[in-house]
Amino acid sequence: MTRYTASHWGIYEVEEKAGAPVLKPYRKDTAPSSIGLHQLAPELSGARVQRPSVRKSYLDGGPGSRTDLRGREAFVEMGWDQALDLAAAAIDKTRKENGNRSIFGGSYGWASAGRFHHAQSQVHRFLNGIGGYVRHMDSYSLGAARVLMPHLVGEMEYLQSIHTSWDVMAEHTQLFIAFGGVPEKNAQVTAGGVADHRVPGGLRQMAKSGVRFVNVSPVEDNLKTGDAVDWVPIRPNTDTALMLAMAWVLETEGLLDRSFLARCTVGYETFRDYILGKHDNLPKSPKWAEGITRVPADKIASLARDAASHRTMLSIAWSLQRATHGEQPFWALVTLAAMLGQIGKPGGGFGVGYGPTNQMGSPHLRMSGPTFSQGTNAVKDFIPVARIADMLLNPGKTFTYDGAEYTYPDIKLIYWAGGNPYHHHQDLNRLRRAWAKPDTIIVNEQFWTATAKRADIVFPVTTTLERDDLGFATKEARLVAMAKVIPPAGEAKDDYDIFAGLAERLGTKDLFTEGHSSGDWLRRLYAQFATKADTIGISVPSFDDFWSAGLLDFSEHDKPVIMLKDFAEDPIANPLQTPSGRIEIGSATIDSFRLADCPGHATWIEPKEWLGGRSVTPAQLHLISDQPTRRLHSQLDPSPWSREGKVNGREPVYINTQDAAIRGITDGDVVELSNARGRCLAGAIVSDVIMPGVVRLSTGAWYDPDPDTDLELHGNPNALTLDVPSSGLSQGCSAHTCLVELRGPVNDLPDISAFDPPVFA
Ligand SMILES: Nc1nc2c(c(=O)[nH]1)N[C@H]1C(S)=C(S)[C@@H](COP(=O)(O)OP(=O)(O)OC[C@H]3O[C@@H](n4cnc5c(=O)[nH]c(N)nc54)[C@H](O)[C@@H]3O)O[C@H]1N2
Ligand SMILES: Nc1nc2c(c(=O)[nH]1)N[C@H]1C(S)=C(S)[C@@H](COP(=O)(O)OP(=O)(O)OC[C@H]3O[C@@H](n4cnc5c(=O)[nH]c(N)nc54)[C@H](O)[C@@H]3O)O[C@H]1N2
Ligand SMILES: [Mo]
Repeated sequence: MTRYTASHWGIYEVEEKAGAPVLKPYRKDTAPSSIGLHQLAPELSGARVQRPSVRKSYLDGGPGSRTDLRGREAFVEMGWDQALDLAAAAIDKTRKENGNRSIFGGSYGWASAGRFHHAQSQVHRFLNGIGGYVRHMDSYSLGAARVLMPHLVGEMEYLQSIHTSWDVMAEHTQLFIAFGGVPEKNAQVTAGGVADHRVPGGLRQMAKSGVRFVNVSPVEDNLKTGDAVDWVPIRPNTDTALMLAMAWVLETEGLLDRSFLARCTVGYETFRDYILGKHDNLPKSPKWAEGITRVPADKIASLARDAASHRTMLSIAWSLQRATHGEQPFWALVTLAAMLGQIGKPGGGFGVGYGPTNQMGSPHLRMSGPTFSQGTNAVKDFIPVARIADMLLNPGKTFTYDGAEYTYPDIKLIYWAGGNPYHHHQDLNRLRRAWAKPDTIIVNEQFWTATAKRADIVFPVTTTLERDDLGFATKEARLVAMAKVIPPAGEAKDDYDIFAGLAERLGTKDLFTEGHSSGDWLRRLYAQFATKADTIGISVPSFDDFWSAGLLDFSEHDKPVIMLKDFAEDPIANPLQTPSGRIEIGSATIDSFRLADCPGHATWIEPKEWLGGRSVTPAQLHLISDQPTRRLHSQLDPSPWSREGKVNGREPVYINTQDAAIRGITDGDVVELSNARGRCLAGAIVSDVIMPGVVRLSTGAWYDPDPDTDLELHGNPNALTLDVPSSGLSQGCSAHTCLVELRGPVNDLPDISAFDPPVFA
């Protein structure tokens, strides 16, 4: 009998060694991730929240007391009853005095794998029970694309689940053009848990079959196939211009599939007029695009011709839409793929990202997993997720979203469980000003993250290893019995028990628990899953048999996938969920919104900050803050695996040899990155895997500002990034639009205290 546990980065087998549990990769995983092997590292325990803790002035003065001191003063540890009483009283007072629309429960974040102890479901169900809360829409991952894509092709979740599978691409694809690579580092992860890491093998299999790979990206090291890759360095945030120029070549050289455009798309004519420069006298030619992207014009033209003369798959990283006007590269990609006419053909068309997670290209059956119901929210107010600081700073201000206008509510209380806004939000100095506005901030956390340190009340939470749960992820073909591996740290409780305790105090316990313990709920969710599986002809064993088997494997139902095949073969019988039922190269709906920053077809619009901007100085560099190789966001940053990747204890910043030489920087130096928004330190890696003019500082180093100078000491890029919406359509996050200056080496290095717990009074 094998015991299992699941995490976003993999399924692990639990073994005993000298009486202590150890984690081993799942035997059917062909390329396991190292991240999760370190979940039991003793180095993590110093950063755990051990007991319920309340900020000193809050305890002394109640809600609203010295909110400017959040993150700067001592906490008082106390027993569960006293802390739960305090939190329940604050919630009750807020809902009575200001109404539930003054409670923000958006609580964005990845939390941990496991379908029952899913922190977002838990907090939302609890807040729905007490009368509702202000929620968030969309994600930091896909702010722009999630709003845009339903207008053009379909929902992002749907498109992700129907990507052409790797086996089909190995057989049929001849040319694979990746915008932003297919980084193996990112495919370590799927929300809910990876079973088999298929991307490294998928890429290698394609290369062995002779597929030619082109990587259009500011960095070289994000597409590894075991064979040659044609790297086309491009200025960040300018891919749209390159794609428009490829479209211009297809149109002017007659290389496009007019019958596909006529059968399967609408709105090509307006787009064609735009690329030909009919109205602005500016043909979007390769020469034009070279000035913007710095990719040579003849390279752009030959890419377009090659794409037309081969079976071509186009892929795009999600990072491209985490930018101002982030809708445009996605729209341009779909347009280009439609012009090539290979959508629905084996190995051709487009993918909305083969690299961002392990999910895309999976041959597994699409099944619906167990879900813990969140109930219904009586409050209608919401914000697009990345507008949190803007909302807190500007109650009553209006914003547009997907064609309608809304108003920011006035937030008095924040409840966060399962996310780390001091990891994920842009321009953290601005967030700190916004964070001082609410009267009460409550956080459920496992670790003393920067967010927990900036709360008023902190409840210690168990990790997945400290509780039983069900593990399931879309298109991973496994249901995992996540058996508890170790006892809880300190006095940590499950989110479920914390919310049950609060619900009891607020008179909503029955609504929240329905009289069930966690153990009861696992059985109920399993029964619900069994019913859903039954409807697609899959029968599962009893709960007890499942639990003792440890894992159910559904991969016998695998089959090859060709994205949008049925649609392309017969668009009348199998229409898309768009207004026209076809691919919308021009969208009358978006056009009717009259947005200057998101017109009715793919358009080049200058980013807010970029290397081609009019006021750029030679000292400025474009900062890419991509996802980290050795972590999931900020999770497990204190682990030895993550720390091994640091340079001088700081997050590494990659800088090109030329840029380093001009600044007198050598490998291993600690350097300072700065702009008008903030400053941070990082450890230099001098390398030509990054193009000149660009630096890369991955996200996730625990935020650690010096209390006197605000200089961030640990290498968190969100000390520098821009907190503006991608557009008035989506209000998505624009993290990848950011210019910085860089100087070094910095001597006299201050100590890092990111992993230390706060001071206790
Ligand atoms: N500059 C820049 N910023 C970015 C991005 C970028 O590309 N550039 N990317 C953005 C993207 S795509 C994303 S998705 C976000 C990610 O941002 P987040 O999802 O907020 O980041 P995580 O570090 O995963 O935070 C999860 C937190 O949940 C806690 N947690 C884990 N399990 C549990 C649990 O069971 N209960 C409770 N209560 N807590 C738990 C963890 O300890 C951790 O602190 O970051 C965004 N930020
Ligand atoms: N190991 C690990 N994997 C993860 C995560 C993690 O934290 N750690 N997070 C997960 C999450 S929540 C998400 S949303 C996905 C995100 O998936 P993505 O958004 O696709 O990932 P990123 O790493 O931000 O960026 C991918 C690549 O795009 C390149 N790039 C950046 N800007 C540009 C540009 O303007 N043009 C071009 N052509 N390329 C550009 C970057 O150099 C990077 O190599 O990753 C997931 N996978
Ligand atoms: Mo994400």
